[in-house]
Amino acid sequence: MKNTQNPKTVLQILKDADTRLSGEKIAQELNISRAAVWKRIEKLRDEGFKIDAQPRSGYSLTSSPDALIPEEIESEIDQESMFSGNIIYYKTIDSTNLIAKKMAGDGAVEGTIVIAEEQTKGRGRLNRQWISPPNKNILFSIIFRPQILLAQLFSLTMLTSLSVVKAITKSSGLKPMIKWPNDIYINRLKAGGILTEFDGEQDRINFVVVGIGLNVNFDPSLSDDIQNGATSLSRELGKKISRVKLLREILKEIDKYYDLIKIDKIYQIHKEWNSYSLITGEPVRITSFNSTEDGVAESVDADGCLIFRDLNGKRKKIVFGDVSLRVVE
Ligand code: BTX
Repeated sequence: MKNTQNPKTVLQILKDADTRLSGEKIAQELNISRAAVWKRIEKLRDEGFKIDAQPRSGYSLTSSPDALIPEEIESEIDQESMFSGNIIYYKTIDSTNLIAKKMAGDGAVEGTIVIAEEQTKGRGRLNRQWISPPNKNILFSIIFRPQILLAQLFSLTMLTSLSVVKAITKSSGLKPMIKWPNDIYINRLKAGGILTEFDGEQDRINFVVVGIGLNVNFDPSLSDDIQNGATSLSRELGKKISRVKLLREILKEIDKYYDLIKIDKIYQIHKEWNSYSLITGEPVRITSFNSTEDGVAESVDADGCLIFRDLNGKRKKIVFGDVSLRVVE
């Protein structure tokens, strides 16, 4: 049977240790030189880990930063996960979607993820701005190379939003919902969004990049740039939560749901996604370019179209991409 544990790292050894460990002991365990151990320890310190060193007794880890560094995330990810060994991390970047698209175009493997602590050009749909102060939230993009039809593209947005709500539910007890087509809501306030972009032609998809922005430990009500109607996990919980743990949980869920896409079971994702839909049965207002229309959101079909009934009772199919939608109170 294949060993699904990740190979140990200096960080993992320090985390597992009950006592101080000498550089020599760590070197032996990893079968590397003491100089290599020292280099790794210096790098961990640069990343914000506090590692105490005593001349005779050795090293001990005294605190870890809540930074989304790959080693922290990978330490508890199954080695068979599509993300294992494929995590790219930036402290500051223009946009994780831009980098992921470039990497995908250059041949990066499926499951590559690009994480950033800060974006200088974070974007939402229709080129809107995505605002996120550094080191507080979760910002990342995933490269998929799915064997699906172009018409099924929305299944990747669905699987990602479903994974995010499942992970939030499991790790915080909050009850997040999904607002069609691409938003994560908590207590009827926006806590996150998903930006799906793809490259392909006719019925061939080369790659899909799904970007996720999730407000974790920041209070959007204190930001002048974000209108009312936004929230974060910490705001709803009244305490900070570990971004590393939450991100690991999200990745686990994505792995699980992506396996369903691989075996042609998109309908299962669609069914579960609908059970978290915020707008089903709700009065909504659709804005498309210059026109506005009120009605009731009936459901979202497997292709991602909204089934909407207008005030005259006429049923319409609305394709995402070109509308914005507001739940009417
Ligand atoms: P969206 O177009 O649905 O949402 C953008 C709108 O949401 C903005 O116009 C603004 O009103 C509001 N907004 C901006 N920032 C926030 C925030 N932090 N919380 C709540 N509301 C906000 C949603 O687009 C898709 C966002 C995807 C963002 C990720 S981050 C990683 C990846 N890289 C990248 O550039 N985009 C994605």
